[in-house]
Amino acid sequence: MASLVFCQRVHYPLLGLMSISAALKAEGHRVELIMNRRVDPVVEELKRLEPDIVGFSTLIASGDMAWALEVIAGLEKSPDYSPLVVIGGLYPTVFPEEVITSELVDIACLGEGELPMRELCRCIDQGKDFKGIKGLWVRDGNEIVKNPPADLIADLDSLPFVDRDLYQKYFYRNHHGSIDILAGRGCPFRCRFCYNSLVAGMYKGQGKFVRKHSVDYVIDELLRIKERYSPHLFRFMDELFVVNRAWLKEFCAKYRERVGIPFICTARADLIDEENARLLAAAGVIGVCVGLESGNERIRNDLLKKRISDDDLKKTAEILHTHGIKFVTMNMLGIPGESVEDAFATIRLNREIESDYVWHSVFLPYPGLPITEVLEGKGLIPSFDHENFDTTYFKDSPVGTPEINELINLHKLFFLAFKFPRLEFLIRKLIKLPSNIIFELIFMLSYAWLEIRFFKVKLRSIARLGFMNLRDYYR
Ligand code: B12
Ligand code: SF4
Repeated sequence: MASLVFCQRVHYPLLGLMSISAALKAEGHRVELIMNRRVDPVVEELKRLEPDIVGFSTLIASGDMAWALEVIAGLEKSPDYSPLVVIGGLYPTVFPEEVITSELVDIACLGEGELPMRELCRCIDQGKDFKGIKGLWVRDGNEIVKNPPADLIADLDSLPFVDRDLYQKYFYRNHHGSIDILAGRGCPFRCRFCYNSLVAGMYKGQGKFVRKHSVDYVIDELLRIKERYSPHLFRFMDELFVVNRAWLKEFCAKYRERVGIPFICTARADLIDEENARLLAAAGVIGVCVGLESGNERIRNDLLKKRISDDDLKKTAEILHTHGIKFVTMNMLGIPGESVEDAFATIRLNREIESDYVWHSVFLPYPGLPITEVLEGKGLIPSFDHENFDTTYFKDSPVGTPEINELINLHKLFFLAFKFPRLEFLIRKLIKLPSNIIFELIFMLSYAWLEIRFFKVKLRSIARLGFMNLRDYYR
């Protein structure tokens, strides 16, 4: 049987890796995980384990790829030990050429990893040639074999439940109390600032993009998790959980009856109506995440193509409040073309609709996104090198728009401005100051508060995760 070790620097259980692991373990392959942001211990552990394959999950402009290359370089492949290096995740999906041209990489996996990796492990196990596997670009000496993309997994229920044991030694011994789960993949909308819209276009002709597990599959998985880990909250990480009324109806009825643990999910303001809210409330939802993005409709709809009006947001907020469902809005600051007044409009709209919580990030024009191309085309931003990005969208912006420093500062003080309207006068003055550690600390505390109050992450976990991932923030 083949052996594979995933390496990751971000301290968080990744559902994508757990899913690939389950698919491989179901065939008897050995899968392990190393999670450590320090390169040397990862290299040492890999040398000890000597797997056939070393796999990395990489997001774009996140620092993941540079870290993976450092680890591979540290391995110093030799004739005695030379594992296959596979890079998967959004990075090789969007930029395969860039990934595979690095001589340290043997294989770039484009898109969903379960089927190509299963095929790869089968070939390794049986000593067969693996250069022709769909979904993989394979380095063969100086040549690169660019196979066509693999089809999307049509029936998500054909996958085994994700392998949560993969993180046993890191998380599930003292798990957070809340557990992430996926009920489906894909989203039918095409907001310009979201990778979902880019990836949907890339998958054209390869099968249905928006897919849900059957309700029974999800309920069975939830029951299994409930029995093994006794979580106090489930968090559905689907791009868009509320997307299909018939599915939601069946899910809510069965969830209430058989699972009965509070849960949080994602929705769009135009998909919450009386009926959906009633179903969710009855099932035990305690929170819904809704994208507000910007308080300026022109920015939200003409530029970002969110296609949600202020009225949609107001109506949704009213319905959710009526049904006693708390909601968090997702907001962005620092969008090119946005003024400080626009950003205050975002804060005011949140107050007006009485958002229970506000999540806010700094707008980053990530490479490949439709919005990035539009902004570049309009000359509103220069072209960026991936390496110029911060590894988090909670810190700074590479966009040199006139009021960007104030907007970055306002991002840090967003929660204060939202919660305490009387401070607006003072905050308008404060944001003119240079960025400083006090603003950063205020942001971190407000973020921790959101994680604890809305996402129900335990204080102990947020402290540990915050500490482990802090280096991304202050690198
Ligand atoms: C959960 C989540 C997180 C988690 C886990 C992140 C992760 N690396 O998976 C946390 C909270 C840590 C997180 C942080 C961030 N996130 Co996030 N996150 C998500 C979210 C909501 C779900 C991810 C998920 O589980 N998807 C489902 C699984 C099945 O898909 P998958 O992860 O893509 O994995 C499949 C394939 O990609 C492939 N694959 C993946 N890894 C590998 C590895 C190998 C070896 C192989 C062969 C295949 C393979 O196979 C998997 C199974 O089919 C997505 C949105 C979304 N729904 O996808 C955003 C998303 C991934 N996040 C995003 C962003 C921007 C971030 C941050 C940069 C935000 C920040 N803090 O500044 C950080 C980056 C941290 C990091 N370096 O990982 C963007 C990605 C943009 C980008 N730059 O690439 C997304 C797409 C949101 C969006 N719509 O734009 N995030
Ligand atoms: S609705 Fe949400 S997940 Fe779907 S494209 Fe828009 S931002 Fe992305």
